Amino acid sequence: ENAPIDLSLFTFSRVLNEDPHAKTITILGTYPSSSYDSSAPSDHIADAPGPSNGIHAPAILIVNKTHFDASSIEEYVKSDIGEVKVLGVNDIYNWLLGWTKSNSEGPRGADVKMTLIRDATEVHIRKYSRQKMIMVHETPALYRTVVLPWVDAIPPERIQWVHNILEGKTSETILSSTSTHVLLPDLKWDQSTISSLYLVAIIRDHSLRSIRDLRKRHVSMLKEVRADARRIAKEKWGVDSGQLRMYFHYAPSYYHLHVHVTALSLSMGGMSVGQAHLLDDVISLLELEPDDGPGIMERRTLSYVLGEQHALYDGMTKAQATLEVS
Ligand code: M7G
Repeated sequence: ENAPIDLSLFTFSRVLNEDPHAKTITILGTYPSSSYDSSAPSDHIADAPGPSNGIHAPAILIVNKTHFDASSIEEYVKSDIGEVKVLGVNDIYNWLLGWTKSNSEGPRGADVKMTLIRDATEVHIRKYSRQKMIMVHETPALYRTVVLPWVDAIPPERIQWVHNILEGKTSETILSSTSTHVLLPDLKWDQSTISSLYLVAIIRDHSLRSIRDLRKRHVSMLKEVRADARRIAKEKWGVDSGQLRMYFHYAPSYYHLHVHVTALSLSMGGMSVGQAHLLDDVISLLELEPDDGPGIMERRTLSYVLGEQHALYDGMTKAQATLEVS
């Protein structure tokens, strides 16, 4: 028989750590010592009084939010969530906070953050489906023969949301708009938890589809984006530049150049090796380019993780086999 735990006896001292993405918080406090627990081995309790005597010892409480139950998720979303607040809308994308009914007294943080993609396409369904992943090596030749033709054929509606931002046709909160870029909260952010800060800087230059298109001449523009993101993060949320992680994705989901700006304390998918390229590293590489020589980004091989559901998967795996990348 397990000894009962009475959490009302836990006295909070301080937060030891938290992981906003893993939804975990670790707190230090005190709790009645187990040496006074009646269930403890008898040599420990000798003449000790029972647990109610209130002798507290340091205790660590690790709290994880439990996962959703897939079999009742429809019910949860439709019936349990009472109140929603729309944080942003752009094109077919809607992101919102939700509060469960059983728990909606007083001002408190939302229980869930949701993204609703309306009129979702096959591409969306594939992107968000669990799938087998593979590491591919995109040589310059593969980029030219397989990837670029596919990128050029992507219907422009796919990045309508980007155009809305650049043309001021969105109700989203714009943090900064300069001649080089527009900085705004990423739809992945709840717009309140500073430890999970997530902004996105959309580059104005339409000719830049991904890091493949970057050349030495873009260094000053990239540095401007970096400086601006640092300034805004500091001014608005008190986050120092050393607490930011700025990176590109390769391959990105949306082929219009943008920079992910996140709090260092946030760690989540999309930051892994084989997808994220630090802005600082890209700037440093570009600075090594000769002034009028061929671009490093166009000559290098870029390796990345590709999902089986991705449109490039078949083309890339076949082409790799023929090119015998070693
Ligand atoms: P990506 O690397 O192309 O794709 O980054 P992925 O990370 O989604 O795979 C696009 C970034 O833009 C992501 O961090 C998205 O969360 C963010 N994003 C996407 N949309 C559609 C919007 C939007 O409409 N508004 C804002 N603010 N961010 C968006």
